[in-house]
Amino acid sequence: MSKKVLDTDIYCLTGEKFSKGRSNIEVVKEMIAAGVEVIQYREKEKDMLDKYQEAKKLRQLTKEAGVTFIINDDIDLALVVNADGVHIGQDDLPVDVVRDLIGEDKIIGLSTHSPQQAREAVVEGVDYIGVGPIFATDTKEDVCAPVGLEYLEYVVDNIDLPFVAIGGIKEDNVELVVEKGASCVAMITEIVEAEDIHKKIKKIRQKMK
Ligand code: TZP
Ligand code: MG
Repeated sequence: MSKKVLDTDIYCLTGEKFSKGRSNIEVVKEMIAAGVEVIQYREKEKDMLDKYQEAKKLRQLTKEAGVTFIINDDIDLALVVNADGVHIGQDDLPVDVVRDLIGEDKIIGLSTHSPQQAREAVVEGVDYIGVGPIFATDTKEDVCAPVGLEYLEYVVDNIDLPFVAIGGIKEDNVELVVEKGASCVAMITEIVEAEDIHKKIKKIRQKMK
């Protein structure tokens, strides 16, 4: 696959209910201003019309900034706003079906939680995998138990796909994740809850060096 994906350090996701009263739009503007290069629109609570209007605006902002824009779950939404890709989970439509819908040029990211799922992802032809949850997190409601750093190590040693580590990653533990070989980390609450998002991203970047 010739697409360039996850060639960056921090992968941000939206989480409006954790954003201290700020809208997804405001938060994404701050992420972009801080130099974040991949942003996923993840919104579990709004209806489709609201998500469409918000995603359209976010697509415009990310496009202007040259930021990769991924949509969680909704393939139709990703297509109508011309996102760069979708991020799906193990219980979503099969990867080959998503590929048929979205086309070869778009990015497909898949959440994985075990060595077997990672191996399957390679065969299925996804563009990147999510690896986690590394640590405990309350952010995702139907989350499985943390897989710890062990599964991350497996992926680093055995899986030839771009990957992003996710789940409970914070400024204070990101070094552990980087030490195990992750070059790209995803965070929701640590970033969207931060009083000063720009400063938080800067500090995380320093820890990752
Ligand atoms: N997938 C696995 S864990 C998780 C997702 C979407 C939530 C990550 O949120 P946080 O706040 O960074 O722990
Ligand atoms: Mg999902």
